[in-house]
This record gives sequence, structure tokens and C-alpha cells, in this order.
Amino acid sequence: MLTKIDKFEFWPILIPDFALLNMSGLHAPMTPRIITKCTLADGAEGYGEIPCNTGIIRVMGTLLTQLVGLGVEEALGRLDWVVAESKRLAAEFALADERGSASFDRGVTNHTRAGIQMALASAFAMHKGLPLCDLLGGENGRKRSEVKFNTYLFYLAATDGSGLGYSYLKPRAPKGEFEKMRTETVLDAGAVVRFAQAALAERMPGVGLVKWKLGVLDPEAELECMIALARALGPGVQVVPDPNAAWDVPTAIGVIQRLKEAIGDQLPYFEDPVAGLDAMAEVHRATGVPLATNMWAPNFEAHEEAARKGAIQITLGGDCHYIGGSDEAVRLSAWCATSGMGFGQHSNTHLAISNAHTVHMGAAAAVHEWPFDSHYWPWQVDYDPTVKRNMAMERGGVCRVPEEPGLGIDVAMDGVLTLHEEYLKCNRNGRAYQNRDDGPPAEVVYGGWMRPQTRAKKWFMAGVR
Ligand code: GKR
Ligand code: MG
Repeated sequence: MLTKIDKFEFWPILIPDFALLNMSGLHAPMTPRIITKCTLADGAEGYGEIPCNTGIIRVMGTLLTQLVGLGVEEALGRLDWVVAESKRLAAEFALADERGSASFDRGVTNHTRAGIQMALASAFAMHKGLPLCDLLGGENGRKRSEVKFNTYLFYLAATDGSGLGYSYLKPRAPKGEFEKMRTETVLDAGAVVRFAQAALAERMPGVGLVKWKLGVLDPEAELECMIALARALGPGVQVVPDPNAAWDVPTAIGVIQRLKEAIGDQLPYFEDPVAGLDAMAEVHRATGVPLATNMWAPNFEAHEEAARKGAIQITLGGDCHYIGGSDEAVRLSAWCATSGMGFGQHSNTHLAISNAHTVHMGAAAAVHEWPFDSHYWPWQVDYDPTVKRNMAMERGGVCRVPEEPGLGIDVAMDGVLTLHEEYLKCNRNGRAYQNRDDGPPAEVVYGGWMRPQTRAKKWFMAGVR
């Protein structure tokens, strides 16, 4: 019975984060994640990494004990039970299990399933001596040998003197303009252009698509930034803006039409301009610009509805964490291949284990026409103690798909435990980064800032009085 699950463990951790702005507020200097680990009786180990909230911790703790002792294949066959139990427990514990409406996903069930599936599948791949993507890809294994990422950039807040503790990220001797600017203010067109140029020159050379998070400044100012960015980068680089549904329909139609007129094909698609599938369909009909989402299609049913309504032309639901696991992301890619919807993947602040699962998912996916989002390469990779042997990013944002069994990276458990200690210490000391919440740091740095729910206009600076 070599394939039995011997141990199934998980650790909430805190990972370093920069002062990124979005319509929900400002990233805190640390973000909670969860690392899961499955150990089989033959010693094979598999890992998962997911967003963290206190709801997931409660549900995960209850479910993992019930999987220990099962065969790994049997456990993989019980993922529907994981979903049903997670929903039941979320209701019993009165947890929000909230999807879609925030700029980030506060779901419990989707993330719990993902954390369990990732650890089980990578342990099983290890046991079989197969790279994970060959297991995920089914009969013919992987579909490709490289997975591509875009460059994912944000406006940055001035945090010096805020007392929030971002200063530990300031390098004493920055290796270039990108590292220097990463801890400075980026809030106008000039800084946006300089920061993106530095990212492409120094960090991700040869990448042909820059995603920029909007929903921060007045939409007119953001339009000016996006036009300046596209003009400065030139026709070889596309620009994808994402205001996380901060705008109403008339604003979105006006901004997108003018952006399209100004930059033409440099705008391949626009992400989540407005809230809800009906509004997305209206914006698409009026502008003709393809729209992408990571907010309004959290499951397969919503994808079908989105396709019927003409609301979404590209899904970013290929995110393993968001759709409930890398197996589900691969299944979504197959649905995209037949339905004609474009397939992409969305990302949140994360470390190497999440990155590795994304690369394997991308290698196994039926289609991979759009480069994936990743917070990792511009932001976290330099501050990641959870990995001893990592994947590398090559020119053009390319990650080569590993040939080794399992994930093809070496996880550093001492680093995981250090970050777990940080989680325990911060929460003991009352800093309480237990759930990601971009509101409180925004309130400290921009006094008078209000949560989007309590103000008429949802972009960030509209809340600064
Ligand atoms: O990290 O601030 C952020 C992003 O806004 C993230 O939370 C979103 O989920 O990256 C995401 C997006 O594309 O909407
Ligand atoms: Mg988005």
C-alpha cells in the first residue's frame, strides 16, 4: 500500500509584499498564504500554495485529517466530497465564502479544493516518477514545453513614514532602476512609463504584454497613463489595463473607445472594466474590444452564461487557485478550446509553489495563446525563502517546463516554517495579517480614504478626501 497518505499538513504563512494600489486599497507589507503538504507512505511529497483566510484555515484543518490513511488515487477521486464538505462547513461556521465582487477572491471552497488537489496531484506525480504536467495532461501528457508570462505592474504608494513597515523591502544597493522604483511612488504617466521600461529592460526582457492595474486614479488620468505607456513601449508591446470593475458602463465605454483610437492593436483586450456579466456584454457591444475577467466567471456555469451573453472573450479562470485546482484549470482550457473563448490565468501575490503549479497547468492546458499573469516575477521572486531550486524566467517571459518528477522545484521547508513563524508572531503581536485586507493600510497612508463600498465612485483616489 505504498500510495497511502501518511501525512497531510498545512501552514499559514506571511509573504513579503510591496505597496501596490488597486481599487480595494493598498497591499499590506505582508500577505497571508497557505502551504499544503501531502506525504505518501513511500516518502513521495507534494505541495500546494493558496491564498489564506481564517475561513480556509478552519475548513482545511477539519478536512485534511479525514484524508490521511486513504490511497492517494482514492483521495483524488474524492475532490467532489471536498467541495461538498467545504461548502457545508463554511455554512456551519458562517463563513463568507465570497467570490467575485472584490478585486481579490475571498472564497473558501475553491481555495480549499485547490490546496488539497495541488498537494495530492504533485505527490502522486512524484510517486509515479512523472512531471506533474504529464499527469495533468491526460493520455498524451503535456501539450508544450514552455509557458509564457506577461509583466504585471501596478501604481505604487508613497509609504515612507507611514510606520507600516514596508521599509524592509528597500534594497540598500538597488541593482537598477526597477529595484529602486519598486519601493517608490508611481502615480503619474511619467513614472508609469519609466517603471514599465525598467521592468522590461532589467527584469523581464522580451516580454510582449504589460498588464497594468487601474481603478486607482481618476479614469481620465488613467487613460492618459495607458496612452503614454503604449506610445513609450512602441508597437511591439501590448498593454492590458485592469480597473477591477471600478467604473460604470458609460465611463468604461468612453475610456475604452478613446484608448482603442489612440493605441489600436496595442490593446489586445481589456480586463474587468465594469461589474457583472450584463454590463460587460454592454461594454463589449459598444466598443468591439475583447474583454477578459477574473471577477465575473468563478465557475463553469458562469463561463457558459458569459459566452451566451457575449460578455467575456477571454477568461482568466485558468488560475488554479481561483477555479479550484490545476485539474479544473486544465478542464476549463479544454472547454475554451471548443467554445472559442480565449484562455488566460489571473494571479495574486504568491511564491514558488504556486508558480510551479501554474507552469505545469499551462503545459497541460489545451490552449495557451495568452501569456499568464504573475505577481511572482516582478515582485516576490527575490524574497522567496520557500524554494531551494526554482524555475527560471527566460527572455520573453518564458518558463521552461520541468522534466523531473513532481513539481520540478525543491521546496525549502525551513523557509516555509520561518514564514509560518512570522504569521504566528504578527498575529500574536496584534498586527493580524490573518486575512488579506487592502483597506487598513490605505486608511493609514491616505488619511480619509474610504472603502469602495461606502463611496459613489469605486476608484481608489475617489475615496481620498
Ligand atoms: O493584487 O491587487 C492585486 C490584484 O488586484 C489582485 O488582487 C487581483 O485579483 O490581480 C488580480 C486581478 O487581475 O484582478
Ligand atoms: Mg483582474
